[in-house]
Amino acid sequence: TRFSHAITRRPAASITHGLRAVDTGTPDLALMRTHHADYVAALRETGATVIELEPLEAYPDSVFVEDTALCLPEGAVIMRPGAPSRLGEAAEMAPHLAQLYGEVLRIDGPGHIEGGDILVTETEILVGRSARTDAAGVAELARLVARWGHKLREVFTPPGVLHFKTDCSLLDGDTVLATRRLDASGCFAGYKVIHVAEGEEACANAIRFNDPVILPAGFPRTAEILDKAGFSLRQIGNSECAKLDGGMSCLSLRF
Ligand code: CIR
Repeated sequence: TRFSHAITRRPAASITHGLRAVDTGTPDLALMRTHHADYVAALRETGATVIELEPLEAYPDSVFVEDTALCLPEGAVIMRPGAPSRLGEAAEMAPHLAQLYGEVLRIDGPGHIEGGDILVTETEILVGRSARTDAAGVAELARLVARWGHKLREVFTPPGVLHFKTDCSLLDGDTVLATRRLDASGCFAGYKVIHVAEGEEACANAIRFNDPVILPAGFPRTAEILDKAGFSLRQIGNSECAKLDGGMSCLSLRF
């Protein structure tokens, strides 16, 4: 799949109040901005148009735009985040997608679903139930995308893992990068799976964006595995977003 567009949002100063499962320190805003600029540059280097939205101070986690929407070739779907502090971020994204897409649908609830739990492959849409995404949210998305002919398969995010894609990424049409703990659930039957190196679970959230695989920096053994498998790599600092359980996929919507 070639991507022509991505949407990102610059980190707000309120990022220091962002949600985190475990407190490993307050993110440094200046360093996060530098990493974010490197990330945007990496997307642009592939020839894609990157739309950079302004920071939203009212929403500390709003840099993680992926959770607000699902972008498909036929149209976009506005999500309904399961984190109460993030619910309003989805509505903030809607007008931007309306400018780019003919059809923008919306999860109305009562269920919840976040984009970080959705992996779109060439043949299906995998959605992992998690602490943020419930059965009703998955069912509503399944009904909405059926009109565009997409098949959706519900899977499960392991306990203690924030989002389904915290632990996996799509590398090409039928190859996935995943942690062993997620792969053990059997959700990738029929796909080729490359495991991240032991102890490098935090780099499973990568993205294949046109040519390169964009991987967080600091995971040399997984980088070597991917290099040997023939992928070109672009490594981006992610230390500050990692303090908030965010990674490479969370920082953009890609279509
Ligand atoms: C949150 O807890 O919602 C944010 N601190 C991190 C969101 C990461 N997003 C993603 O994995 N798609």
